[in-house]
This record gives sequence, C-alpha cells and structure tokens, in this order.
Amino acid sequence: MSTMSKDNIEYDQRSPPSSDSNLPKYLQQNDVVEEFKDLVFSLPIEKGWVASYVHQYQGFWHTTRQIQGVLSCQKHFKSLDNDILLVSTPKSGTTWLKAIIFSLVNRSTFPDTNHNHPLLTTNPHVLVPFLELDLYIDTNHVPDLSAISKASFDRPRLFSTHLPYVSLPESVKTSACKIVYLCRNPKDIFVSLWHFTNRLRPESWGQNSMEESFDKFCNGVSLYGPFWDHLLGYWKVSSETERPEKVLFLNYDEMRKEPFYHVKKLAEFVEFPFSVEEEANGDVARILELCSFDNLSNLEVNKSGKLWSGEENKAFFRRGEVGDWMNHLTPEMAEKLDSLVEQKLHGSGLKF
Ligand code: PAP
Repeated sequence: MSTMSKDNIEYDQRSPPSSDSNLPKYLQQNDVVEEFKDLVFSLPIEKGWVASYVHQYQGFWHTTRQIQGVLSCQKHFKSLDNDILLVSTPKSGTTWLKAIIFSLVNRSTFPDTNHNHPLLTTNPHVLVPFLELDLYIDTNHVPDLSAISKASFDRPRLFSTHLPYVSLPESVKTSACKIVYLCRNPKDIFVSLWHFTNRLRPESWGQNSMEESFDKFCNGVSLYGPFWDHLLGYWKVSSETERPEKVLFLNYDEMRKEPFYHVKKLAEFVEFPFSVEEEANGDVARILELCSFDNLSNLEVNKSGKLWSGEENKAFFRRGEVGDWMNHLTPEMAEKLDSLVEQKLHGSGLKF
C-alpha cells in the first residue's frame, strides 16, 4: 500500500494573475466561450455586487466567468467513490472547514501540527481547491486530476464547491462520494459577504452601500443565491428520509459552540473516526488549535500572498465571530432578514 508523505505532495504553486485587474478570476469580465454562448446569453441577468452582471442558472446567481466554470465542471468532473466534497454558500466558514477536514483526513501523515504541517505554510483553499472557481475556471483547459489522485494515494481526494445541489456534476450525486455541507446564520453570512465583496472592489469604484446589498441579498441576488434555496437543497438530501449517509449538514455557529463534538461527528461521517487513544492523546484538540481563527490568521502565509485565483489570503480571515451582524445591521434589517428566513425555511425543520 502506498502512503502519502510530506515530500511527494505537490500543492498548487501557480502564481496569481499579474494582469490588469486585481479581481479574482471568477469576477473578471471576459468573453463567453463559443461552446457556452447560447446558453449563457439566454439566461436572466441582474447587476452584480462586484462583477457587472450575474446570470441566473438552474435557479442560482453566478458571474459570467464563474458560470463557465460551473458548466465546465458539470461536463468534465468525474467523482470517485471515496472523494469528499465540501459545500457551502459563500462566507459560511468554508476556509475553517477546509482546514479541519484536511488535517483530519491526513492526520497520520502529518501528526505534528506544530512542525512541517502543510497548513502552516499553505492557505486552506490551496489544499482543498474549489471545482468551479479554481480547477475548472479556465474553460480552455480541463484539469488533469490524476496528480491529485496520485498525491492522495489511498486517501480521499478533497474538493470544495459553492454549487447548489441541483447544479452538482451528475457523478457527485450518483457516486458514493461524501458531501459535507456547512451553513451559517444568514445575518452573519450577509455581513461577511458585504465586507468581502467591498474588499474586492477596486478602490475607484467605492463601496457597495449596505442597504442596497441587503436588498439584493434578501431578493436572493447574491453569489450562489438565493441562500435559502441553497441551504434547503442540501438540508433535504441530508434528512433521515433521503440520504443522510451522503450529506452531512453542519452549522458554523454550532460548530463554534461545540467544536469537539462536531469534529468527531465529521470524522465519523467521512470514515476517519478518532480512536479512544487518539482522543485521550489530545489529537482532536490539536487539530482544533491548528485550525483556529487566531492560529491560521496569524500565520505568515495567510497574512500575505494571494491565491492563484487572485484573492488575497488575508481576505478570508476577517473576525471569525458568531453574531458580528449585531455590529452592522439595524434592528429593522435584522428583523426583516429573520422573518424572511423563517418564511423561506418554514416547514423544513431548519432554523437559525
Ligand atoms: P468563502 O466561502 O469565500 O471561501 P469563508 O471561509 O466561508 O469564505 O468566509 C470567511 C469567513 O470565515 C469569515 O467570516 P467573517 O467575515 O464573519 O469574519 C472568516 O473570518 C471566517 N473564518 C475564516 N477562517 C476561520 C477559522 N479558522 N475559524 C473560524 N472562522 C473562520
């Protein structure tokens, strides 16, 4: 049996774009490739938060560039039975979950979380790449994932996506691969997204007004929105009556409250359970410490540098708090979002 070692893993060393634009690739306006033109131009459009337009595809909103990544990954990505796919709506704590799942699945190869651990020198988004925003974003190039398979050996390949359930590549649904879905209180998602997108906007454009962005969010017009349909798609499949062995539905706020319980549950779901010895040895605590906001956000790699896709690494670490919405939303806004969420999730059993 082969084993993965620190020396034979090749992490993504592509350099970030040095182009005219500081925008991440998925937000850059570009021509639509011939293959996707008819479809893309037939879709409803709206004004975006950063990109000029967003297009509504299969009920959800995407930028022009991103939608081509979506179409390309739907067409080409072939899931393996032991893949693990992390899914979230943007700003639900994806970076944290990526760090946790990577350290959890690879803990026998990297038991020492203080030395030579990939997370100490590599941003979590590099270790667990996005399908449509990273691997498949260049439509003139279908990625060869055999390098990832090789580096993973007998370990599962780890991927992530913000795609709604309805838009997942067919093989993800039909294979035995596991899906871990992370949600978060929508009020915190909105605040996080508002900060993140303002940070992405070139200085000369100024900031998006919070009121205007809030209205768009409540109307479902945000990246991969409507957020409620995104949540409900995975919530439904994770339910006892559908495929609970396929989808584990996690909540950032609950994970922050009871991290040990949830990390152990996650480990069991992905079939890498902690043994009694490991627990007694403090292995769960070490992973949580390594992946904590304070630890990751203070690492040199996450304070400087950019992802290949163009975002600054530090943009993914803002405050990392539950309930920061209280510092930004008026009581009226909070009330409006609460009642919208209640109405949209009514009868589903899902609550915030
Ligand atoms: P993405 O969906 O665009 O990949 P995502 O990681 O979900 O990004 O969003 C970043 C949020 O996760 C930020 O929340 P905030 O704006 O409310 O602060 C970020 O601070 C938070 N975050 C990042 N890393 C961690 C971590 N290690 N622990 C807890 N929260 C984290």
